[in-house]
Amino acid sequence: MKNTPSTQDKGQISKLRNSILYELKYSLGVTLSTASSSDIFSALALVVRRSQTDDYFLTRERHHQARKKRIYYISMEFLIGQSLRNNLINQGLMETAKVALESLGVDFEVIVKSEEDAALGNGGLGRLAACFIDSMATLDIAGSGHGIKYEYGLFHQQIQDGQQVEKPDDWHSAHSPWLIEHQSQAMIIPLYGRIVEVEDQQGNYNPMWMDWKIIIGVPHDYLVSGYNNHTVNSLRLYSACASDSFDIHIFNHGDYLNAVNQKIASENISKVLYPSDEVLAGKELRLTQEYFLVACTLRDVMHDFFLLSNDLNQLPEFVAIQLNDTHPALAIVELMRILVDEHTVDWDIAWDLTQRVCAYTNHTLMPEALEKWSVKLFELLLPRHLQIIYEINRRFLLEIHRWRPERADLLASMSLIEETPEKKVRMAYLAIIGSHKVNGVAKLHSELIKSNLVPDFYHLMPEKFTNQTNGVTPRRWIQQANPRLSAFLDCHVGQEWVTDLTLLTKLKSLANERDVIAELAEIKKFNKIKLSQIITRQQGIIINPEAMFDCQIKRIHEYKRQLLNILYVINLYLKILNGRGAVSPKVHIFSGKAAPGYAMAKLIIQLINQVALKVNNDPRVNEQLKVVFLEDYKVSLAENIIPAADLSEQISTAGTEASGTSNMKLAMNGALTIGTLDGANIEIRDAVGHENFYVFGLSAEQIAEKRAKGRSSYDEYLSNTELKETVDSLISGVFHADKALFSPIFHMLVSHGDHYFHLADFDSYCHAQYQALTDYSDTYSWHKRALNTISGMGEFSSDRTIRGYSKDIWGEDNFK
Ligand code: 26Q
Repeated sequence: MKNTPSTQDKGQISKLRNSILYELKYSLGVTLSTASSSDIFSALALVVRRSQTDDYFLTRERHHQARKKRIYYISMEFLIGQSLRNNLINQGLMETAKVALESLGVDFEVIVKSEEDAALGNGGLGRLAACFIDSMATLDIAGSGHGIKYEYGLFHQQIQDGQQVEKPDDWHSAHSPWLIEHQSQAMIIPLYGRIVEVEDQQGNYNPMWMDWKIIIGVPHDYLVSGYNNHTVNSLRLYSACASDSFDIHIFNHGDYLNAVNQKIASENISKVLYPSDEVLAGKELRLTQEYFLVACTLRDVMHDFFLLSNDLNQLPEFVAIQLNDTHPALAIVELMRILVDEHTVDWDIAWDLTQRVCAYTNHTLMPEALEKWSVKLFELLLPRHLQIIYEINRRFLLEIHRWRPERADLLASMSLIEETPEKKVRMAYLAIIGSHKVNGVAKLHSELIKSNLVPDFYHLMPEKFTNQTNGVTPRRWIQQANPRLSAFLDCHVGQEWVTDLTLLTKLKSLANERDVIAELAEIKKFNKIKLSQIITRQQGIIINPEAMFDCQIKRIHEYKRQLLNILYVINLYLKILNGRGAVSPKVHIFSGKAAPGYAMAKLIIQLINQVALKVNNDPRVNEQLKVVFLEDYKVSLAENIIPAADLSEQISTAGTEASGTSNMKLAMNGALTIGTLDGANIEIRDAVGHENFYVFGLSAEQIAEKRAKGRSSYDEYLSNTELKETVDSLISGVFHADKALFSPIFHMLVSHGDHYFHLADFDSYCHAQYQALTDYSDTYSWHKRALNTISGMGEFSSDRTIRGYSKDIWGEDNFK
């Protein structure tokens, strides 16, 4: 930090200070002496937004003049978190703002921390979208995010008696200083209605979609600053409201209450984010949300395109649409409808254009998580879209027949329509055939898509399938979350690491410098003390910052195996009691939310909390072992946990985690990993060196083999006495007076086949854990390995990922 501000700096400081006072007075109607922290936050945010707005118009104009292709990243989720620190840094206003607030007698950190997280996402998929728009702006790509402005984000989690309780997240979006509402750009979205089969004047079949109801979509722009480059893009979030004309018909009949109810129904569309990941909800409102997002986005796409060209054949030159999973896959159908129905483009040409514009990213391997929507629901909500899907399918089935005439079975297995008693549209198949590229999010995942998930599609169109390994933005996940590590990197590799993370390899040559290792150790210690204070404040638990911090932070899901982690903790607890104890002190930190309807995941949370209660209050062990479940996991909490982690738990059953991204965030902040050969773990292990990664467990291939052969988890349970002792403790009453409480977990493991192989991997996991803990007691060599880990993480920046999308999927023109 600069000590004495220059005259120019002084000028900027006083300008910013005056701007804050101006916003306080004229936008918020308060004076400095009556302003709350939240008022000051809003005032500063409005000032930052002004600076972003100037850059935004310049960026749009510049991109327009250069006739750049525009990228539309459509996602049902954008998990942004807090924005003030990010936007101050990216706009180059950080130091000025700090001093300006100081001069007003305001504590900068208090203001920054008072910002509520924008939690418009569940987990990895939503956070990835947020990292991607950051990288697009930083790389000066003309790319915007498109999502829904949910009134309620992901629920707040409270832990009561060890159990998860959900509370609504009213993030007061109406008052968010970051969102600019554009009423004047409101758009009309038709829904419901019926098809009338008519012919046009030339006698061509020209179906008409009639009697629809209308929803109004109102765009809100959240400005996305690139790092220090004056590029500002936007994230457009649409909210739904009722149209007056929609109501007027009913009003005229005097049915006031009915009219008001319909208005409420329309506004419900953007009311709440569905809180489940991986599990399907199948609800009408969700499908309506998905269509609403797609329809609003495509209106913007067409509007922007016509500013550049009137020739629809040029659409793929100027437009790329990236589908974040199948959730926005209806974009394919909506684009076909616009081209064929509204612009009378010939079907074949429209289909070719649509495929060249759209690309689909898959995020899951679990067949049960693939989206399917009932045909009946489609008929009701989107009758014209269903017709278009049928026509796409009819032509596709002809193609399959030409390809493999002898394989009649393929016509059923590859059809867009699943012919179960309740007919369903298979959204992943629609997304695959309507796109020119389909990508997985880590190498293993992309291979498994081809070999296991949709092998027939792969064989029919092998050139479509590619990989783009995920990445995370180093701006948020190192620079903002870990300022001390950031300063360390500035000093040892140069400030350019922020936009060129591969520079981290320069650290390799410092691995034998004792001073450097000591410096890194000090940074970790500082971050651990800070996290310990948060833990003590939240839970009253005292943590020893010298202990190893072992962190598993992610959505709670059986396949992610938080249960394996807590079984290990139980085993360790029992061992310490028997005098066969730990090597050095350790804290297991968990954080994450379970889908409200996912009973097993919620029970696992309760188990973790009960084990924590027992262990933390048992003086025989609590010097050596502590267990913490931090409630209400969110981006801002992650930013506090990640810099303090020594060990990163990435222990999903091999072949189930598409990529993982917390694995990347933790490793680039110097945590060593304990993990399975799953998702991006494999690439991380190769990048950081096998000696810095505690690998364990069955491989994806072995898991698949065992699944195919069939096995008995009961035999696994009997075959290992330590394991049996551990699992038996679930129903012995050690962790809860009600012995039956955790019996569903016991039975899932022992009697119901243990679908995620906790028991099969237990032994191998315990050995890896033992090794990690043993190694940790050699502090110097641990931190040396932490340094080597960081130095290998350069390729996991989302900048690298976005360059990959740009080159392989969107066309290289973007970098011109
Ligand atoms: C679908 C239909 C109805 C309601 C909800 C959903 C839904 C919502 C969210 C389905 C899935 C999700 C989220 C999935 C997700 O976060 N997947 C993760 O994506 C990350 C980014 O690629 C990967 O790193 C993770 O491995 C993957 O689990």
